[in-house]
Amino acid sequence: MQTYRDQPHRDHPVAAEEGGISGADWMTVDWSQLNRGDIDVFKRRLYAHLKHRLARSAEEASLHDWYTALAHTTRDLLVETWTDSQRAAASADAKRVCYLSLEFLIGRSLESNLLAVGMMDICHAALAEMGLDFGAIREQEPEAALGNGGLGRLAACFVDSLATLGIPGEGYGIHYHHGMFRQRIEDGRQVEVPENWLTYGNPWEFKRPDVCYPVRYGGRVEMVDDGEGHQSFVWIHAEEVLAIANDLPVPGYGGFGASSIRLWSARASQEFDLQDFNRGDYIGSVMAAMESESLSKVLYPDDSTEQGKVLRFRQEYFFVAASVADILHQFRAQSGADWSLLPEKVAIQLNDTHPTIAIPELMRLLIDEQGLGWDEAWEISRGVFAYTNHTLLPEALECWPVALFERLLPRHLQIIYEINRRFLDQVRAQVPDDADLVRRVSLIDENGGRRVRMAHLAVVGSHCVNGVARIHTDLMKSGLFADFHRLYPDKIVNRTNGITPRRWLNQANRPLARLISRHVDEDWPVNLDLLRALLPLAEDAGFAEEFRRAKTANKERFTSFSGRTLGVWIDPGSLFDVQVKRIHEYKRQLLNVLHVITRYNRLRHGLTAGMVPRTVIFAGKAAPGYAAAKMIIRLIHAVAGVVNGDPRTRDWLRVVFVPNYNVSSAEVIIPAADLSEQISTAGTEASGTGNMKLALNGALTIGTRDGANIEIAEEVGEENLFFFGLTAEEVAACRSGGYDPMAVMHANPELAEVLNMIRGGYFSPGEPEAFRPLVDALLYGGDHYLLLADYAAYVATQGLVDAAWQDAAGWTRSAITTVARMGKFSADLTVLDYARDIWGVKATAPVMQDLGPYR
Ligand code: 26W
Repeated sequence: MQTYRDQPHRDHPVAAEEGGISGADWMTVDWSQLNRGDIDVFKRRLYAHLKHRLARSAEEASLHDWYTALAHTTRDLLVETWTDSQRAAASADAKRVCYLSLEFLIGRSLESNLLAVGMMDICHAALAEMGLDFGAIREQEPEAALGNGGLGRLAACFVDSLATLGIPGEGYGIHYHHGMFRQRIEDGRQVEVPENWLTYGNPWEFKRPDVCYPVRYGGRVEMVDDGEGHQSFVWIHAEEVLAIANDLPVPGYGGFGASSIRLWSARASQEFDLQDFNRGDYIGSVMAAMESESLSKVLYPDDSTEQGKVLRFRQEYFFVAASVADILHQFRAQSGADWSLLPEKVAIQLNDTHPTIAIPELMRLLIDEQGLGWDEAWEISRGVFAYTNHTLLPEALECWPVALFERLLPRHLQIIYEINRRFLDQVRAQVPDDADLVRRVSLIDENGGRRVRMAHLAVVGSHCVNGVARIHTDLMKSGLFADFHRLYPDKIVNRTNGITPRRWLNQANRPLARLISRHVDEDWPVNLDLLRALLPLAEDAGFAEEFRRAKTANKERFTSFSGRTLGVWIDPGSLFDVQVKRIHEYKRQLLNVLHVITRYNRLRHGLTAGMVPRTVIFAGKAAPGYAAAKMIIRLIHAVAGVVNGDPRTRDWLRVVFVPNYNVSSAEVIIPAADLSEQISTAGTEASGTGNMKLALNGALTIGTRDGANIEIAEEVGEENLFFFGLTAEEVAACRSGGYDPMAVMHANPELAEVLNMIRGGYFSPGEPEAFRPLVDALLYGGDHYLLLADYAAYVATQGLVDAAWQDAAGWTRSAITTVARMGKFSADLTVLDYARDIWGVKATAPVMQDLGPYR
């Protein structure tokens, strides 16, 4: 058998042209190192796909045809490992984890899959001999953007780690027809355009029309008495939709393990169609079919505000019902019908509350369909489920109206009531002297329209609840879930997020990855702690020079990208100051803008002392209905227009907004960053994962003591990043202690000038009031996220950044040290921690890394 070390991709070629985004950095393969036969086989397979699958000749083939043929060639290479892994897990009768997530933000797969199976160099050699450009072909792949942001991308990173670690398990989600919208900028404003990533089909996926489950809604519940005192419940549903499986293989790095993501698409149920059809309503039946198929049509583009939309509720139950049915089906096939064994064979992780209906669904199936008693079913269910919370923002917490449950899931509502009744009895017994406690922890919110609190259901129905960074978990325990923490002191635990080093360093940052591989054990992509070997090199001038060159190559790649696609030409020698993430008030892009304007004013007034040339780069989408976030995007463009057009300042300050931020553009922007902006109000960003990606790519962080920033600082050392601003405790004290934003403004003339400019139309002369609501929310609306309170500290700390940048050697030393100490944030370690303590699952595929204490 081929060993891991024999995998050809480990000898990364030296780039001829570092700068091109076209993938030219892969193009100079030392073919003498490669097996001639492998290249020929690869070419033959590529031609065969072109001919037999697409019926095209090489002369006729478009770039997209080549992409399709190449994807199929690559897929063939990973299928064997994939099916082997599934067989290995089945024959070991191993416990597996099912990661239920409404979102998987996967991005493109061609490059990551080629890297994983170790065929990148062979592919390049083959394409080069055929006169084809890999980079141009790669750009043909549409993104699988089946997610909004952090939560969806985390799910994709976790599946990558499951695959690489050989942990049996897979992701379950929805096969959205339209993923995240495409962001266009017109007149400086965000315009949402639907993205159809499936227009030309998806060559990576396997459609499984035979893997199909009915999902039911509506109707009523009838009680049946067997005459001997036994009562049971029958749900007489009114509607039925079919869920069809689409499987996406996810190869692990090194080509040993593999995982998958099973995505459900909605298909009209025949039973349903026929009813209308038999009534003679042919058109009606087709329309009804279309309506039920609309279930999996579109991803909701809101990542932090619960809108209470009926279709969203239906989507949640749709994917949950299909996934739970599939999980039970597989359990039964493997282990028979002794349901008490279920927790020994399956762990179900709920990615936020979105899949929480899985808890009453499993209870329903065990009780109503399998005839188990309540207590037994409850013990099984609690043994299976665990829940991850990803946000403390109150507006993001899901609460579904009881009326909606009554209408669509009446049996589930009964079960939720029964869970609640038993839970509240237990609460009263456990804490008899707190009369208000029952109201606070109840699964039903009785204040103004009764609603089911999904987070409470998730906490009560799971054996483990986790936060995603230490401070976030601590705040869950002391705030959001304080009552539950008192009731169940061991239930809430921390699992700090991680990122996959395969995509976010090895793939996205070839210049740095190649440099690292020359100095560090080549296994670093599967054992990120190995990067510690770079620490002594932080003092090595020769290495520092090479490190700087890698960063410059990435900056030039970004520069040519922004020049070509945005028409903005920037100086790759300037400090690249990067804030890329969803646009949200709590993330405080507006604070960044206040600093940009402050800097602009100083420049206009000739106060350049100590300043260095900067390019401030923004990217991110706003939820379509989020007016303030959209206005911030507009303001960034307006400020960019003024600043970039001013001949007095343009050599010192540029502002760039990269439209349509997604996984692919992140892969270009992040490696180019010098400074990483992580400036959320302390206590609001659960973890952040962009902060990890940027630091791993050698950007220094300017940030608040929030989310995983705190743990990043512990690892890289506070001397290597720039903390500023109020702590979470100070934020709480400030908010409750009569914070007066107006007074803050009056005390700071520079701040007052900036706010007056925005408010007075300096950046919107044709429409002077355009940005007034943003400033008014700060001055008269209470400044909930405390931008003004943190402004002075932020601006002062940006001054420290300039000073640090002027010491190029010192900056590079900090950047190298940062990269070297980011090992803790590999998603592999995060997933291993979940696997060991929360899921109780073990690796079955042969993995190549020495997992040390984790084995
Ligand atoms: C119902 C509307 C809705 C949809 C999605 C509300 C909230 C969400 C997500 C929970 C938002 C989200 O993506 N949270 C992010 O999760 C990341 C992964 O854990 C964290 O790193 C981010 O800090 C957190 O904002």
